[in-house]
Amino acid sequence: MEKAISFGQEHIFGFWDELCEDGKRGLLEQMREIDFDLMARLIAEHIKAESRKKFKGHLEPAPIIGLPQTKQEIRKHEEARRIGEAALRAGKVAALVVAGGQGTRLGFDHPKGAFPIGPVSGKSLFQIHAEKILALSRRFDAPISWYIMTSGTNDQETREFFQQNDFFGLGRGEVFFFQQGMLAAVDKKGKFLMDAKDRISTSPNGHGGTLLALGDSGALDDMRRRAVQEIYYFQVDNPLPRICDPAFVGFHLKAKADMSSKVLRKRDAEEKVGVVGILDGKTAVIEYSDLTKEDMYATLSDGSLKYSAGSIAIHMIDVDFVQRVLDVGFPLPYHPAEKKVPFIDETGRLHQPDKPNGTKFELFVFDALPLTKRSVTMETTREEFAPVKDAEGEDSPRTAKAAMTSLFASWLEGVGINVPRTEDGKSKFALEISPLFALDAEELAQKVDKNLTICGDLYLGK
Ligand code: UD2
Repeated sequence: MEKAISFGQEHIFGFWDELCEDGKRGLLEQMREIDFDLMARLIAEHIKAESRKKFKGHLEPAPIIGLPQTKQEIRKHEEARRIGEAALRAGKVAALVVAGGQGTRLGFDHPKGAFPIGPVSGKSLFQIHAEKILALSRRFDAPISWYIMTSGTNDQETREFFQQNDFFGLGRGEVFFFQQGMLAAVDKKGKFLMDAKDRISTSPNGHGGTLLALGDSGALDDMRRRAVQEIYYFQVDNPLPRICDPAFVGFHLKAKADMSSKVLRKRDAEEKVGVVGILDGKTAVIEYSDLTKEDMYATLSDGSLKYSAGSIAIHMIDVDFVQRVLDVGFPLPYHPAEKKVPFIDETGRLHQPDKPNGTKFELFVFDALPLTKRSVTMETTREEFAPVKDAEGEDSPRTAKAAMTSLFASWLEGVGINVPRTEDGKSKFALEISPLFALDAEELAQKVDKNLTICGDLYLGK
């Protein structure tokens, strides 16, 4: 109670006398979890001082390892692939998925990873990722540990989901759940918002919380015990990442990079992805909402976008680098975002605001990039990116399923199988290939019956 008073947040005890024992315990528990000093600093810097700022500094495009076209580039990619494969065979690479977000925009009231996305099978995002990791560990005959970041909003449900599904065939010892931190949402005066009489409104501290949570949870120690040196980082909402892509692993290792990024050419100036650039001499991602209109639309002499390296939130992160970032006091900035936060008023009545009424704070993982000594930016294709963000529209389940079907159609056609198409060139039927059947087009070529006829939705699995 004194703590709340000293930080000017005593209103959180406004209903204390009405609370049952469980409610009191829950509120005190939440108080212990919230870092009051940090919250006071964020409120002073971002709410009271009104210091909302776009990035400042000199921005240049980042050098990019492009898609291989010339013989020399193809040779370089092959060399990188071999280096990456050797690291995978030696068990030096772990997979890490960030799955602590709330999925509010999707309107799915469960962990986003449980969302059914297989175009034919209806498999969840988690299952598709799990099957890739299982297939990879079989291919390289080495364990690939999987670190899954959850948050207070979905940790228990995520663990239960894995248990109910028998970990999708993965060894339980190879899956490590860890929770990111939570921060309080505040109103325009910097007061914690309450979403019930016994509950402060909190939300996950952003995917940059991964780096803090890796240290706090013991995950980093676990990696060292397993002699894991590199982390392959991806987001739960994208069903298409080439998890542990050996070429990306290889380029990152060859450059002795601390943290690297995969990018794709932005679809158009306004696509909602951050861009990788060089800001004041350092690699950085400038979030789409922070890019000035001028930079957003700037073009090169050939008419292409100047800042076209769209980050798809796939990174390689060196384990020792994470430790270094923690050792120097974790200097990543917190980004404020105005949101609609349900809250109770002084009478205890719950309100669902229809315009932003509060601020949440988030850390972004890519803010670690400027701390790197070396960083690689590698281009990939859209075949690796179809995030499920909203219930409808451009980044929705419909577009993600279509992208999966389209990828599998190209694999099938690549081995000479006829894919019936509609007039506008889309596959007539939904297509799905389980990672356990084939991880890529080459594996499909070895396994599939070339006389296969497609006359309805097709699922190739095991
Ligand atoms: C993110 C990137 C954007 C682009 C895009 C690609 C930011 C600010 N922007 O946009 O540049 O790369 O992704 O898809 O990152 N998550 C957590 N904990 C959190 C918050 C998020 O685990 O506290 C996870 C979440 O579960 C999801 C991912 O991070 O897997 C992305 O989160 P988002 O959907 O909020 O990011 P978005 O779409 O603003």
